[in-house]
Amino acid sequence: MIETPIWAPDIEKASRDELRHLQDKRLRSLVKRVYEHVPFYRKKMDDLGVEPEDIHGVEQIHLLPFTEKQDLRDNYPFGLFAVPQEDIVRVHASSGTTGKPTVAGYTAGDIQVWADLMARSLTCAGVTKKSVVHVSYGYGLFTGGLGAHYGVERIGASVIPVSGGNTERQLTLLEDFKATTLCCTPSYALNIAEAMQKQGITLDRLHLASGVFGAEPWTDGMRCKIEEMLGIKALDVYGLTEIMGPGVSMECVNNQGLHIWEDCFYPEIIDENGKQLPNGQEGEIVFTTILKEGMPLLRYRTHDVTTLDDAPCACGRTHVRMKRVRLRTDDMLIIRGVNVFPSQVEHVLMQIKGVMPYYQIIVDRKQNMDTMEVQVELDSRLISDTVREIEQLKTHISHELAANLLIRAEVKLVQPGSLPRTDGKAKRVIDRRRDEGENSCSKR
Ligand code: DLL
Repeated sequence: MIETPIWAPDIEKASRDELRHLQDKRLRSLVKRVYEHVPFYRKKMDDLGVEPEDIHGVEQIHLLPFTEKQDLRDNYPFGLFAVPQEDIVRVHASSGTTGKPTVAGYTAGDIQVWADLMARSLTCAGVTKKSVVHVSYGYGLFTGGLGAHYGVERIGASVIPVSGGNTERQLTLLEDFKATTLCCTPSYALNIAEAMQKQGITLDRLHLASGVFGAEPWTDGMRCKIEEMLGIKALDVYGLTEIMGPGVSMECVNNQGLHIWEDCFYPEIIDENGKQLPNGQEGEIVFTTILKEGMPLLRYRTHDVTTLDDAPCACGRTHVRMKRVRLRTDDMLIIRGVNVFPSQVEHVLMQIKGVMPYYQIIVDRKQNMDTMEVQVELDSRLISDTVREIEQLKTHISHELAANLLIRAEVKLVQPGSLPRTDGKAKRVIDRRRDEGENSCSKR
């Protein structure tokens, strides 16, 4: 008989009305708390002429102010905490290219809720008490490692806290400890798979059944490659430090989007002017952390682009689904006036036979003209192809990129294994125009 785990209570299958009722109640309480305890929010609300009593529930959420990443920077490090420092039991941070990191503080209650939500998320990937979960997300200020770790412990499964790096050792541990689930970034999953092939480790030597991958955008093409190379079901987990860390939303086995744990995070989709958009329309996703204590945020602008879908899911969970995050508004490159997202390049490359899922986009400016070069690794099986065949492949990729991106890109086929590998988030873009103060792909 399957036990009903306590981290997956009825709330995951609650009716939409029940959920709405809970969200209304939690939002009212949150607004009151931040108004009373966070001077930043009191001022913002006063400036807008909004009082906590004006907010009866999520119906009125549009009256509340947005929170921007810049607001966190302006209040660095602890200015947005809603509880005294003595109630904060942990701090995480995400690094960015622009100076100081973005900081988040958690109470003991927040850590418990996070563990529950990660347990819910891992359960979506089939993790049970009997599982062995190998965590290769980085441990430290980054939320990936400890976020996954506490979720595994919450389920009562065995956690192998490996963190990133030393891929050969990862392989030894994966094999010897018989891990059943792997947690890491999709790019690192690919690196592990590649190292496995290089060392001649066949799939039957591993016990992996699933992977919980996130922290960066990845396409379905990349998913197929990972699933094939590791012989697993690969699922997407989403989150961000400011809101909690991994486990804000999680894909179920139906691959129809990621369930947002709506009893804790209220999502909205907005257009570029901040206007709410109905479900089904694409825009920026914004979260209000209706249950958080340490550093709750009102209407946090993520810059991640997606759509919401509240149609029933075959898994029975009623929580709204977000499509996989394809792009971030601030990842957009403007090349010769054309908007290009790295994920579009990945999408094109993943359709082409003969190249590997390792690529990098180099943007430069030569003689006052933007240039874009796409470097992609050749499949090692084609290494003996003739120069003519390789040239044909290059031309084919150029055509496909031009047809899909509406911009011409120089294609460079590079040796297998020659592009940099990562044990965390991949760096897909090198924008050499930056020195000239040009618009560029901004890393968080
Ligand atoms: O990346 C938290 C995390 C750790 C999520 C492990 C999943 C797994 P940050 O470093 O603050 O936190 O970066 C958050 O990463 O706004 C998205 O742009 C991107 N991101 C996170 N998960 C996904 C995903 C962690 N599944 C930023 N798909 C977010 C696409 C993702 N992008």
